[in-house]
Amino acid sequence: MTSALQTASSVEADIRLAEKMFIGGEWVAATSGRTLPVYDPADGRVVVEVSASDASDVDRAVAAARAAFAPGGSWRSLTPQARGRLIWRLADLIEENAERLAALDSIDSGKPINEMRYFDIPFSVDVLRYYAGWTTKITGETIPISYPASHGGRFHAYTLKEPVGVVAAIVPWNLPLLMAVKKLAPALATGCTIVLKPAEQTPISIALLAQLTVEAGIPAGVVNYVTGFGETAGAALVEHPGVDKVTFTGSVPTGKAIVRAATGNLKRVSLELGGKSPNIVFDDADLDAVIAGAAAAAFATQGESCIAGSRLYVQRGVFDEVVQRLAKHAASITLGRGTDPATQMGPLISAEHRDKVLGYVEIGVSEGAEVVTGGRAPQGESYAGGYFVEPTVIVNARPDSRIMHEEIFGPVVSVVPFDTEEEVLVLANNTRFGLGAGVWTRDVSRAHRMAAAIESGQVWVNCYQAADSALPFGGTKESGWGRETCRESLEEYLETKTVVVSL
Ligand code: TXE
Repeated sequence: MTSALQTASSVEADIRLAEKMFIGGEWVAATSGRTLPVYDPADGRVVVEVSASDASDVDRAVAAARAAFAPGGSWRSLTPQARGRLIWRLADLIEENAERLAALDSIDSGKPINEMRYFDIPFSVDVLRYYAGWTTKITGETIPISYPASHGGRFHAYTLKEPVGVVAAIVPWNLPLLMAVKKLAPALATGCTIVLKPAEQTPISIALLAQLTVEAGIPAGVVNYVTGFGETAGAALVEHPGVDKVTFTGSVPTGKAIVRAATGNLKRVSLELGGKSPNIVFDDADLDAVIAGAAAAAFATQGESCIAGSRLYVQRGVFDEVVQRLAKHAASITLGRGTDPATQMGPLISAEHRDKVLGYVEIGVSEGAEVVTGGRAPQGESYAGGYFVEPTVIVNARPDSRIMHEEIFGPVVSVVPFDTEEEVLVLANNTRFGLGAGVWTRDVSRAHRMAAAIESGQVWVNCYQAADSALPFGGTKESGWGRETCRESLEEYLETKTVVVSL
């Protein structure tokens, strides 16, 4: 009992940390004094009021990041090895404080705490360690040159890899800590400094992350964060002339707005946007694995996942069996408060988003689709005030239905039959998105043919969502620009300088 009370009070203290923003090593409120409420999506109560920053706060944060980045500044003057040690130390601290961070993301995003424990936290730690290793391996090259001929090749030419500068990271609400870390780690590894803006719905774990950067010994000004609305704080940050690069995860319309805003000083922009990912089951597949994989693809993180396998194409021979077994699985998922370890699926992020998701189910039905299971907000005392939606399986959606083309971003999967490989490829690629895709088959040749022909940033064969710090993650088409994690992501944070020395 005592320890439960202590835990509750320490969580409360961690939440209160988010009342202030972290700028230039100081915990500060918005200069305007304005705040915005953060809600617990499991019951709708206000958890904390955080600062609603505006352009003047963003100015301060960018100035702090610029000072740390400047030649002779606290970050620029560290050796790569010293930088790597600090990043590694931050990873250790996240690991040591895993339960605190897991609780915070679970409270304000609604995510099941076990997803935090077994995915978001260990992956965040791994991402930091992966990039910590890169600090000492970022190198240019020497290049033999032949021009101008009059000098007869008497040159020494080489490239330097330099940090791009001050990075603005705009973070969404579905995986608050992990998304922030996926942007923070490469920025720090390459020698950039950063201003993070968490989503207005989920700022609290970022405050503890900022606190841990202090404990890790990362100098003041290197990592800053501002809270606030997208249209004010976010927009001010992406327009700011002191910012050199924007890294964004979120919606397609906001991504396009960011591209437009970034033209002022031609900032570098990388975008990880939405998806409408096809998950394709051939009739030779291992159906036990398919059901577990398709359910995870559709319902993990409440379906609030950019790689959600929301279009499930199933070859006709096994269609009925897959629909029936998937529906049974969906109906058995335990809904509840994210912080309850028994919860398998939490609430959606907001009342507005719940209504949008349920609205898509209505649209689908009005366009001819049929709900096999779910499709409603669950009733009962334990869901009162919360933003829950039942795991939903839909069939008979028309190919041109909005639910087959727009990102629902909730626990809703449409199952569609197909006959041939050629037919399903056309269906799968009939989307403006290109983020994830799944293929389930025992035929190795077909698996590779499909992997090559599907238009997307990643294809999983006989699995779904498998991720690693070393693997490129990102989208084609309107799913975005650039790749996160992986070696090539470093380039997004680096400039190449060419130096030619006449000998
Ligand atoms: O996204 P926004 P929203 C998709 C998903 C969801 C939809 C809407 O389909 O239903 O987007 O969600 C900040 N300048 N994804 O409205 O607006 C905002 O404060 C700068 C997919 O929440 O994109 C928040 O920090 N920043 C996705 C972040 O952008 C701005 C994850 C995301 O908000 C801004 C989230 C502006 N003008 C939503 N306007 C994924 N790819 O995983 C907003 N923001």
